[in-house]
Amino acid sequence: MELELTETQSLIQKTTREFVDRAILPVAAELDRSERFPKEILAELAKLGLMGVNLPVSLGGAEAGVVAYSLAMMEVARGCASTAVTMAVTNMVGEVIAKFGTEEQRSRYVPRLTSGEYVAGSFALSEPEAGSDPGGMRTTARQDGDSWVIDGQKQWITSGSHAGVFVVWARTGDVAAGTKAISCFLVEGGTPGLKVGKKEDKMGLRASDTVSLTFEGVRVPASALLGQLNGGFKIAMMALDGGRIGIASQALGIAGAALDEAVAYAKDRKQFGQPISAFQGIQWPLADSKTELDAARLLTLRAAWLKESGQPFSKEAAMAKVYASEAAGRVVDRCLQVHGGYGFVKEFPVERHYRDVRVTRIYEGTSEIQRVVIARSVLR
Ligand code: COS
Repeated sequence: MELELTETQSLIQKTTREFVDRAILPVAAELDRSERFPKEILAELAKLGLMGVNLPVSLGGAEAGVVAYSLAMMEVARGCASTAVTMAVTNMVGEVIAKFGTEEQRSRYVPRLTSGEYVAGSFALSEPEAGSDPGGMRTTARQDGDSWVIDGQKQWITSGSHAGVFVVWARTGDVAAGTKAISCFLVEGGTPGLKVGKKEDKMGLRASDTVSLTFEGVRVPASALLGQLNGGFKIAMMALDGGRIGIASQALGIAGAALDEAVAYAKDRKQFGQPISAFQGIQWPLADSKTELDAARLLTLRAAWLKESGQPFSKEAAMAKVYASEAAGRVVDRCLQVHGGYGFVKEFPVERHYRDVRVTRIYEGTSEIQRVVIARSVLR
């Protein structure tokens, strides 16, 4: 058993860390306050290879693997969780096209995502009435001559106002066929009939773009079908398995930042004539937080390593996601408490972390869905 990082993994971690310290941390509070989509930072991430960490060099990726991806995600989330989720979804879209796409689809879209020519990619699965149960989706795609025509609505679409390419799921058969009549399509940003709805006014991740989409007779060529006809549901499930490693890593990055800040604050802040770090009432929550984050990190890196080495990792990704996101929530809450009243105002970043971390228990599968995935595997 090896717990040391490889040279490549250390290099990606170090490069990302330096970039985050220099270019993201100084602007993170302003991005949150102004809800500004960080285009220039995303372009820099692409230059560093971070929009395709686990993609082959031939497609413009860094070819550094899933563990390196997880480490990079932790670092970016430490700086700005909004930037991190935009990066996570773009990596996921690149991977899904690289894995399931034809040669033409791969070469047309993946280099544009990895190079930053497309500022982001989007993953359009959820709908207003189909969140935890994507098998209940209502968006349809019907064949019309040489094209597919897509009609319907999507919800909670990350980077939907900016994406160069959308991976879109739609029903290609009878509702009664459930998950067996869903297919996946690649739709380019700006395609006629694809309308971007209002930007959500979110509690956290305020610099990320979350919108609804309406498809009104969106016509795409036959070549836009990704993977097998009616084989789309499994593509979504496999992509989400990988995506959950990204979100576990994001949660770890946010909570790790909060813990560093709480430690610094506790050493600096004096009450009753001594730094509050001298009190056990402050020490124990810091100790518990460090322990839980290390446990979550090991679960997350194990899931990443399993994916990287081509082994089944669905259950392990769900375990990492549910544990890391819930531990991160507890940690950020404790870290805010250590800050006392200063944690409740925007002067200290812990207030932003508290808002940003909450969604990690919800998106890319709620905690409850992760437990469904784990339980099914345990009981199989
Ligand atoms: N990898 C590959 N295939 C998978 C899979 C996975 N991780 N999970 C399920 N499948 C396959 C199943 O094997 C099944 O195939 P067969 O029909 O050939 O047997 C098919 O997909 C349907 O699976 P299942 O019957 O388990 O589907 P359910 O509708 O019961 O859904 C859950 C299963 C709950 C796990 C799924 O709906 C889910 O992940 N929901 C959460 C969605 C989500 O994360 N949304 C967030 C969107 S991004 S913000």
